[in-house]
Amino acid sequence: MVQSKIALAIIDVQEDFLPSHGSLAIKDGRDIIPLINNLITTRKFKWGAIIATQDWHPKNHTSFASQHNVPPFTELEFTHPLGEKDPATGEVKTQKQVVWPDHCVQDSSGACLDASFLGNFNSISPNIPKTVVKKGYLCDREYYSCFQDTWGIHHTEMEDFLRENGITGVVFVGLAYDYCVLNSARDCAKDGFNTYVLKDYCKSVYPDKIAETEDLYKEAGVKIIEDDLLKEL
Ligand code: VGL
Ligand code: ZN
Repeated sequence: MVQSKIALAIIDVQEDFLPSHGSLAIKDGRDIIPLINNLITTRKFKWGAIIATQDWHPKNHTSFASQHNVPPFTELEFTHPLGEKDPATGEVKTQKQVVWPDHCVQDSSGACLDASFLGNFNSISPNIPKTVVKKGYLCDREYYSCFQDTWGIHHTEMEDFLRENGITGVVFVGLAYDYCVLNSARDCAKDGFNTYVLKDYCKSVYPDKIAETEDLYKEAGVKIIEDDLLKEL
């Protein structure tokens, strides 16, 4: 049997997603930071690697409502960035996507990882492989997953990093439970890794839709766990 090697992926713990001043502040988002800090500082968990992700948009990113002269949280139809056609219909592929307030603009204070988290992340033992994966930097497409854009065209270094380090499973935490954590975990499971999400270490944009969100995790084969299970992974 192959020995398990579990990575921790911490998604988008960035100022713009945090109350009270973040432009896309997620309710109670700051509550998870001490929990996450604890995960990376205690020696109780032997992580095989630790990844922090960062939403990293150009200032005119297409996911910003301001680029389309519509209010934030409007759903718009987007066309495939390379004009790829659906073979069945011959029409250019489209996706419906929500547009957001401007957020996580490259090199802005809102794009920074929370300072206490960053301090702990930087102090992780050099024996544990760690990296920061940026996403969302191509202007013409949305990214929720830290593996790829929503069209599956451009892939980040996430999968290669996991494979190079012999990772067999990944535990996800962070923001937002119903967007970037969800889409990252789904892609991770699709890539064949044992995939877990620590529910109490995440917060949602839409906390009242938690049941729908959790159905999507379950359909993707992602296990929703609590931290007492970590020692058994
Ligand atoms: C996210 C909306 C837009 C996230 C990122 O990190 O969940 N949500 N960009
Ligand atoms: Zn974003």
